[in-house]
Amino acid sequence: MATERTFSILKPDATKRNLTGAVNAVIEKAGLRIVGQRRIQMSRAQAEKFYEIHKERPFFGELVEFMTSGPVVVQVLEGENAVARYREVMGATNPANADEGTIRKTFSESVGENTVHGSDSLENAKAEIAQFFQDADIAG
Ligand code: FUP
Repeated sequence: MATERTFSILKPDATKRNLTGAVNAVIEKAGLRIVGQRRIQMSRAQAEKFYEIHKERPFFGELVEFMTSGPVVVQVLEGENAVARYREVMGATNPANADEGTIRKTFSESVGENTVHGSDSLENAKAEIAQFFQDADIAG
C-alpha cells in the first residue's frame, strides 16, 4: 500500500449547514489526515475550470452556480491509498445510492448538493491540488 494525497472539497451545502467539523471527524476517523485546508469563496472561473470535464453535461450550469453559491473548504488529505479510501468514505455520487456510514449517506440531500468532492485518480488529485494549493503550504 502506498501513502497518497488526494484533493477534497467540502461543498457549499456543508459550510451552509455548519457541518465542516462533522465531516472532518468522519474523514479523520477513516484514517485520512488533513494536511492542507482553506475556506474560500470559489470564483465562477475557478469552478468552471475545476469542472471543465463536465462542461457539455446538462447539469454543468447548475453545478457551477452551486459551487459558487457560498464558501467551500478545499483540503489535501493524506493516507494509505488516499484516493480510493476517500471515495469509499464519501459514498456514491447520488446519496440515495450511498452506503450507510458514508459522508453522502449521512449528510447529503441530493445528487446536485452532495456535500463533498474527492479526486477520482492520483493524476487528477495532483492537478486539483495544484489548482488550489501552493507546494510550500503543504510541504512535509
Ligand atoms: P463524483 O466524482 O462522485 O463527485 O461525481 P461526478 O464527477 O460524476 O460529478 C461531479 C458533480 O456533478 C457531482 F458531485 C454533482 C454533479 N452531478 C449532478 O449534479 N448530477 C448528476 O447527475 C451527476 C453529477
